[in-house]
Formats: sequence, C-alpha cells, structure tokens
Amino acid sequence: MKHRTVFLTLALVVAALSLGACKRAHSPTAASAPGVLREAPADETADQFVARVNDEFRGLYAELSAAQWISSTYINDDSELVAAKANERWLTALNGWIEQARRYEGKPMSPQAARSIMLLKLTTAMPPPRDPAKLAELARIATRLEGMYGAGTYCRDVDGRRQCRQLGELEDVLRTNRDYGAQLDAWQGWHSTAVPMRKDYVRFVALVNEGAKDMGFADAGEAWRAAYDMPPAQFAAETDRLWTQVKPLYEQLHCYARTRLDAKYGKGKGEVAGRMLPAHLMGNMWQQDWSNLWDVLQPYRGVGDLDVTGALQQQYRQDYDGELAKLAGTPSPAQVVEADRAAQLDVAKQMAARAEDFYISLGMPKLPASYWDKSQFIKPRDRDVVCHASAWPMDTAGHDVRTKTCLKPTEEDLATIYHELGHIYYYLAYAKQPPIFQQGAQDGFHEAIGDTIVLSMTPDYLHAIGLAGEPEQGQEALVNAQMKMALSKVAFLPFGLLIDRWRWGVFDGSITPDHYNQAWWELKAKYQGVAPVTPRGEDFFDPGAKYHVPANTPYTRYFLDYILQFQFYKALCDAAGYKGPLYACSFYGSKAAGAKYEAMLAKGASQPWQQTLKEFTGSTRMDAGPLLEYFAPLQEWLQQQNEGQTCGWTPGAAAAPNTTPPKAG
Ligand code: X8Z
Ligand code: ZN
Repeated sequence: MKHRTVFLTLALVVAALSLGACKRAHSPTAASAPGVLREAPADETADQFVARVNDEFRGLYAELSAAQWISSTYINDDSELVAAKANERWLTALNGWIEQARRYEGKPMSPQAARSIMLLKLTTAMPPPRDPAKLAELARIATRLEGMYGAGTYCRDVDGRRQCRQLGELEDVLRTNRDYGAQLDAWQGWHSTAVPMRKDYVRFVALVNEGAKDMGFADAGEAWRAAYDMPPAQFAAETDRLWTQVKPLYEQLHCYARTRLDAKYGKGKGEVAGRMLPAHLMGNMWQQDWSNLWDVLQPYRGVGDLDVTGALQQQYRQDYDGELAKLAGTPSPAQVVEADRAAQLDVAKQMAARAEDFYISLGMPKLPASYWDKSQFIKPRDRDVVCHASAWPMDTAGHDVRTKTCLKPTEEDLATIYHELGHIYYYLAYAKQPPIFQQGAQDGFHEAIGDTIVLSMTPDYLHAIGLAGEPEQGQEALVNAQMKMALSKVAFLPFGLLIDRWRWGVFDGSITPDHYNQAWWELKAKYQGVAPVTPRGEDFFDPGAKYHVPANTPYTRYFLDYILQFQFYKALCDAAGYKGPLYACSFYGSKAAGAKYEAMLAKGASQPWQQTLKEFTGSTRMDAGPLLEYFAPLQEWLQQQNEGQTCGWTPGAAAAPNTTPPKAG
C-alpha cells in the first residue's frame, strides 16, 4: 500500500479498487462482506451516505490490508487465495457504494460530500466489471500476477550445477559487475521471468477495461487520467508540457553517458545502433536510475568522496565483525550465516532510523514502536516475498504503519527508505481525515514527499551522518555532487513517462497483445534512447519485468513526483529561510519547514491538489522550473562536455536498420 492510503492503498497493494456496482442500489452484497455493510436507508442524505461509507470503509479495511500484507510477505497458494478473496470482498463493497452514490447525481449536497463521491468513483486503479464472476476472476489474476513477480527466479546451469537467482541478486550483478556478458545474462535472465505473465496480463486488461466502461470511462487508462482534478485529455497534455521542459537536460545527460560508455566498452559495445544506450549496461534493470554507474560516469575522480554505498558497506562489515567477535573460537558455518543476517538487519534498521531522524528533525513524530516490530526490513531467507519497497497503512487510524523492504547497504536503498518514510509520514499526517480523504492530494504528491527529503541529502548532510568524506569546495566538487543527483533524478524522467504511455495504449487498444513488446521497445527508444542488444520479439513480455505492470500500479505519479519534488524542495528551503543557490540547500532541522510540510500533508485529498499546491508553493501548476534551476550548473557543464558531439538518437534504427526516422529531440 504505497501511496494512497487506506483507500488507495487498497488500490495499490491490493491492486484493486473498483467500481462497477452490484445490481441494486442498496445491497452491496451482504454475503460478500458479512456484517460490515449496512442497507442504505431510503431517506439517507448525501452527507449521511458519505459518513456511512467512511464508517464501513474503516470496518473493511483492516482485514484487507492484513490479507494483502501476508500475501506480499509470505507468497504461497494459501496466502494468494486469502488475499484474492479479501480483495474480492473489498471490490464488491466499493461497487455497492458507487452504485448507491448514483442516487445523488445532480442533487444538492455539501462540497465535502460531492468531493467524496467524486473520489469514490475516480480513485480506482483497477475498475472491476459488474459481473461478480468476472470481478472474482480479476481479483485472482491481480493477486497472482504480483505473486509471480515476487517469486520470479532465473535459473541456469553453470559448470553442470543449477544456479538460481532472484531479482535482488541479478540487480547486484548490474550494480557491481562491469563485465559485458555477465550483465547481459543478468538482464536477460530477469526478463525471462516475465514471459509467463503475458497471458494473464491480456485477460487482466480486458477485465479492467470492462470495469472502466461500466463506470462510464472509455477505458481503464482514461479512468487513471481522470484522477487529477482536471479533464483526462488536459492531464495528458500537462505531462507532455512537463516533458518538453526537461527533455533537453535529459538529452545532454544521455549524450555524456554514451561518450563514457563508448570509452569503457568501445564504440561497438558502448552504444546500440541509432546511438542509443544498451539496456543491460546502465547499472539498473530498467535503466531508470543510473547512479550505480558512478564508477563509470563520475566526472572528476576523487574530488569529494561521495561513495555512499562504500560507506554503508563499511558499516555492514563493522557490524558483521562485531557479531563474529561476540563468539568464542572459530565460528561455525551456521554462526557465520547468523552473523551476516544480524548485521544486514542491523544496518537496514540503522538506515531506516537515519531517515526517521530527518523527519523528526523537522518536528514530526517518532515512528510508533509497532513500526519497528512489524515492518519487513530485509529479505527473509525461508520464503518468497514481494521485495519491491512499499509503505503500508494497516488501519485507518494511523496506529499501525509499516514498510516492506529488502534493504541492502547501498545508496539506492538508502534513498528508498527515505522515500518510503515519506509515504508513512503522509499516512500519519492525514489519519484524522475521513478515510475517503486519506490519500495524497494527487498520487504524484504522495511519491514526492520522501524524495523531497532526499534532495536535502547534500554532501554536507551526508558527511554529517558519516556517509561521505569531508565536503570539498569548487567547481569540480559541485559538478560531481550535481552529477550524483542527476544520475537518479534526471535519468529517471523519460522512464517515469513511458510506462503509462505504454499502458494507456494497451488500455485504449492502440497497442494490441501481438505488439506488446514491440510497442514497449519503441517507447523505450523514443523517450529514453535505450535499446536491447538482442532482438526482443513477442515471445517476451518485457513490460512484465517491471514491478508496477504486474502490480498494476499507475506510474505517471513518479514522473509527476520527479517534477514536484523540486517545487516542494524550493518551498521548504524558502520556509527554512535559506538564501543561496537551490542545489546547496538542506532544510534538515528546520521546524518552520516541517510545520509547513505537515500542514500540507494533513490536508490529504480533502481539496483539489491545485489548491494544496498553491497554499504550499504559491503556484497552482506543476512546473519543472525549480528542477532546471537546481541543475543549471550541471547543464552548463554538460553542454561544454558534449560540444562537438552529435547528441540525440535515432529511435527506429535498432528495430529497422534500413529506415532513418527523424532524430529525437
Ligand atoms: O516504486 C517505487 C517506490 C515505491 S512507491 C520504491 N519507486 C519507483 C520505482 O521503483 O520504479 C520509487 C521511484 C520510482
Ligand atoms: Zn512510493
């Protein structure tokens, strides 16, 4: 349950939210949700109706979140069955509420009730069909797909022995191993795990589209785009506008990365036809974050020690040595394993405590003790789990909040736990809102809370917490620090956009199942300038290798997040009284910034996000201006570095070598 809380939480984690509706206006199938849903009194006003829905919501929620938590942290047939059933009950209830809400269409009611009813209809990521059998089928498929992702394993024979690896181990290869073939094997291996999802996904699309149509949308993609307090078409145009703002910066970074990769691997291997980046060489399974390539892309070697992963690994080693030192004599193999586990868990909790400390420094509360007892910090040894990080509100009161992660001592995972706690502090801040408003102002806001904090992790801050060397001054140190941020924040932008460009096309039928993979790679080429080095035909299902596709989590939220977080950061730096270049600001310890942040978080989804943004930043529009202001020094440096190069790429070149489509950008 990452983003949206309760409500959407369900939507995400549970991967289901829906509408559709049972048959009669007032019988949200008591059989499906025994004892929880009440008959709708004939004279119930809209406000009374909304109050009742919020009540029933509270009653249903804990069961759903518990079932989902178990199925994500203990994947097997039984937990899958229980979660699918809970999901089905939830979706059926939601259908009932939406059906009942029709009685109030066109009737006068309080603005609060009108907004609640609107949200009921719009916050579904997975609109289920009205037909109960299809609804149940959808709940089963959704649970199964996420389980398949979590359990994904790539096996091969090495020197006559079977070697099996899961995502985390394959990601380790991309992060640390610079051997071309080893990276290719890890990349291809993980992508092979998605092949069996294809059939389920095709059916899934048909079912959610049916549900979306039942609700009055053209398709499920339109339902997603309708959740932004503006007409769906206008929202799509907004994302284009924002992409146009940041595209030149991405192209400069792309150009620079290609030059460095060419230097490392040779021109034949460092780039793919069309001057695109090879998918398996970017240090990340999806090429969405390039910070693991720091060893290749660092502008000035040795200027400012920003090896955060190195520092975390060092902490792990110390911890591990400490564990071993507690033992008398030579440790047994079992004791060595235990020492490793204890050190992994300890460092993971320290990383979470570091993140918590930042929020506390802003005046926010300590996390409840149950957070530390009930969260999953590292990957269990004895079972399959969904490792993809998420944050869960287990109830609607803000009492039981958890994160589910498989943290490793790396810079990327450190940023991830700061990100997840952003969701958690949102949950805590809006827990007093009625459940329907317990969501982000819009989903991009929910994603941006923790990432805004990450922008405050300046070299000074990292040094202060013992994760970076003495900060250095001067142009070279500045460029290094900016590059570090850009490799995660700028590299991500086109990726943030393209996943839903693909799904919007899948849902509206312009991308048919026999072109799923082709369309995927066309979008990867168009937006990211990334291509595979071997053909990826329709035997594969490469979109399924990215968590959010089998989990049905909308992805445009992250694109918005990566724009909004700079707007939020600037607002908080202003609130902290900071004067100076934006990139050097850290609002760590500022109670004024914290109070401003909390006031924004506490609103949840109770008003249109434009209003919330205005109160917080002074503007009603999303805008990449602060991002560009932040990266201005890097952009100038990149332009100098790339001088004389032909930047940009030719998207069609890899797929069809004989054609020359227009150059991107
Ligand atoms: O999925 C996430 C979070 C959980 S909401 C870990 N993120 C996206 C991803 O991993 O693809 C954060 C950045 C983008
Ligand atoms: Zn998130």
